Amino acid sequence: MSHATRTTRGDRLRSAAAGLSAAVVAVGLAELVAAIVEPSASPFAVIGSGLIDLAPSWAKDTAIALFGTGDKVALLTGIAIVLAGLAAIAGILESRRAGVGATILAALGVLALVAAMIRPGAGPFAWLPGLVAGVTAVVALRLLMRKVHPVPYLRAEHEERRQFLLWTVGVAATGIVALAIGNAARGVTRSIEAVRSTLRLPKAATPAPAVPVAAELDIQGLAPVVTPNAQFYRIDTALIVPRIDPADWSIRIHGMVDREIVVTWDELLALPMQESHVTLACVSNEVGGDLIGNALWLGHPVRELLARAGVDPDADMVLSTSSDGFTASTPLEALTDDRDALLAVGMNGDPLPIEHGFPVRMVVPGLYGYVSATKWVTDLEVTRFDRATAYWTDRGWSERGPIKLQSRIDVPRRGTRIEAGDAVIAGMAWQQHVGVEGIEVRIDEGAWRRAELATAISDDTWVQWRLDWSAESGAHTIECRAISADGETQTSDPADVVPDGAQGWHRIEVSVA
Ligand SMILES: Nc1nc2c(c(=O)[nH]1)N[C@H]1C(S)=C(S)[C@@H](COP(=O)(O)O)O[C@H]1N2
Ligand SMILES: [Mo]
Repeated sequence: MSHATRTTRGDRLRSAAAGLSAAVVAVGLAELVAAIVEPSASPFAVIGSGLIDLAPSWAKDTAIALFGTGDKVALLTGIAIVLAGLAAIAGILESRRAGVGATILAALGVLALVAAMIRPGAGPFAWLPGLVAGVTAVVALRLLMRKVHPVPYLRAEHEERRQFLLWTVGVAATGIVALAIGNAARGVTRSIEAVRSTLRLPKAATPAPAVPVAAELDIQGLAPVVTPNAQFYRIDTALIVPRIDPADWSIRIHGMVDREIVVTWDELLALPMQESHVTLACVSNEVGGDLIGNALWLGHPVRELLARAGVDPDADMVLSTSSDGFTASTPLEALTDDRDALLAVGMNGDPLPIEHGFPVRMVVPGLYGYVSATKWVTDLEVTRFDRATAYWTDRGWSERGPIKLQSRIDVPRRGTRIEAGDAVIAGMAWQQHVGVEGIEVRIDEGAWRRAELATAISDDTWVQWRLDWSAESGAHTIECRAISADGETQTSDPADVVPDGAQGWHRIEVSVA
């Protein structure tokens, strides 16, 4: 070979750029193909989802703590960075020995292909985007590699470099254009949003009582007693939110039942609907945290459907499954007692927002979301706790998740500076399905004072509270603790969110000018 390798720094840089460019065009074309044939098989999304499912729960906690609801963007960015690094390395290795880098890129394609095929609900073409990614990456890398070494020696190096640059940029640009078209195509599949926004939900046969006027204290900075949908926290494992056409939706109720039943969307909507305010809370909510919200839900009681199926007396759990394979284990009695666990279709007067479970989700008063609030629900299996386990239980969280008695200070905001004189301390308290009977506040670890509780909407919702305070200059700590309707006082013993929810008193520091 005439151009026996004399690798220079320039060669290495060009090789890395070739690898990177090959990866960009591969990802771009693969995402485009995915957007057209199988949106849920997007290589980025399936690898991200695989990582989410494989991640130990400490990693999930850290991600939520660091990035909050931006955890998914952070994950995708992380994958992009790792992929870019691997692609650059593949380019350099390929320039040293043909085939090595190409093998690495092909392996990444295979990874995307396998990850897509093993996802729950994978469609018949789930393998295609990964295949496109692998083949494109290998072809592009080979092509660009031929342009990396601008030899034989005496030729116009400058011209060759220019050629290389043009090719590399051109290939990468093709990828970016494909990515953009793919995104636009995905926008078309967003037409489920159009279906959703034109839906008319039936009126409730049993409407919720009006929210008592005295439930809303209307204090600046205090969480509103009913959370608007746009402000409602969102927690789930779905990198690509399931987009389900109600016309295609049905739920199957099976397992330890006398007769299996399937209920379609039209059948569900024809059943008597009931409305109630329920406060949903995430088990990952830290003391003082905001992974909690209250909404007016419209739905049909789960217990009616279970009764229709006829539940085996030996059963003690219902395993609910979403279209994307998330599962929750709910104690049977929480679904059959008088608490009105719902198969919900409406949230605050609208169809469920897509990210909150459209078209149907579960809402069970008194239980953390991870054991009850399955979004995009399509399957209820009546079973036993000793026979089946759910998504988070398999990852070290408690099998059962009753919501703990908790309270939070919203006003003044922690760490802020306020004026001396008449001030107000205000916050929220909750223990869904038990109810809150009182709230106490202490300043600088002085005596506990009873605060004023607003009128609760119901035992299934959180409640606002307030206390007047004549603030004196200096640094102060404020703590609160709730008393439940059962007479229990919120414990000061701190507990981490794992395995069954945080506990302890919310304590904030403020400085008074
Ligand atoms: N399909 C599905 N449903 C799910 C989850 C999920 O990951 N997938 N997460 C659960 C958890 S942990 C919580 S706290 C609630 C959050 O509901 P929200 O996003 O509507 O607030 O949804 C529950 N339902
Ligand atoms: Mo949660």
